[in-house]
Amino acid sequence: MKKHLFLAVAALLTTLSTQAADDDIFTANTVEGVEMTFKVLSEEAKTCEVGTGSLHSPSISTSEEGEITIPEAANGYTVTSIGESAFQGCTGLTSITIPEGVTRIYNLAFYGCTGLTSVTIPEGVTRIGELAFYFCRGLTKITSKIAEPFAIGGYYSNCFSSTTTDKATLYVPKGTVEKYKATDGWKEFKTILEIDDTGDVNSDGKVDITDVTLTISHILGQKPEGFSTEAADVNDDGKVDVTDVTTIIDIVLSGK
Ligand SMILES: [Ca+2]
Ligand SMILES: [Ca+2]
Repeated sequence: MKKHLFLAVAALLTTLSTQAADDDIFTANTVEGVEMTFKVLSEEAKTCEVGTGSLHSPSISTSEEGEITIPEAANGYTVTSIGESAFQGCTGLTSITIPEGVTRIYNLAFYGCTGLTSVTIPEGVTRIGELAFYFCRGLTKITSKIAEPFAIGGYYSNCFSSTTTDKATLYVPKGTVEKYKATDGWKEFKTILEIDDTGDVNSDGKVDITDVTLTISHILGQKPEGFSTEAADVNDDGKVDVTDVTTIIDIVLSGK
């Protein structure tokens, strides 16, 4: 009997020690092989945040250079937020890909990422904190997929530096330019344009041979996943057919 109890307790302790708890910190590698720190947000919902959530404590070494892809999930936890200071001062990064599952970008998240030239904000984002993209002096293109823009930044500070809002172009979803022009934080941008997704049928930001293949599949009735008929109907005649395929091929060949 005693032995059974001992085994039961031992098994319980093993379970407890391997199960993570909310706020636990762990690391995982990105596809580029960069070690990144994460914080468990909810063990129950299996969600996590990039970084430790602590001020001035980046999730990766600030000496990292080049492109970095924030994973959609790390150690089985879906990445739903970019924590405070997560990439603060990572001046050598030239590209940061934010996964679609992210809903919150906290204060100072990308502060001082001077090497970034463009950034795409996923459509599910519902909060962008103060100074989140401040001192990102290299930014020339910001693409926001948010359909219903909300005020960003705070009372004392903005998300973007005035150098960015003066010289960079903000691209927003079709039909939302006026909304952005009326929303605090976004309205500072001097140039706000609609996202031009002509021919980009899989919405990955570029028009290439994959878009041609997917459009042909669509015409053949194969229902490719994530296919945008609006982007495929390049001549706006209400149907997707071989004429559109020809035009998309032209776009690919012109290298636009
Ligand atoms: Ca594409
Ligand atoms: Ca058409």
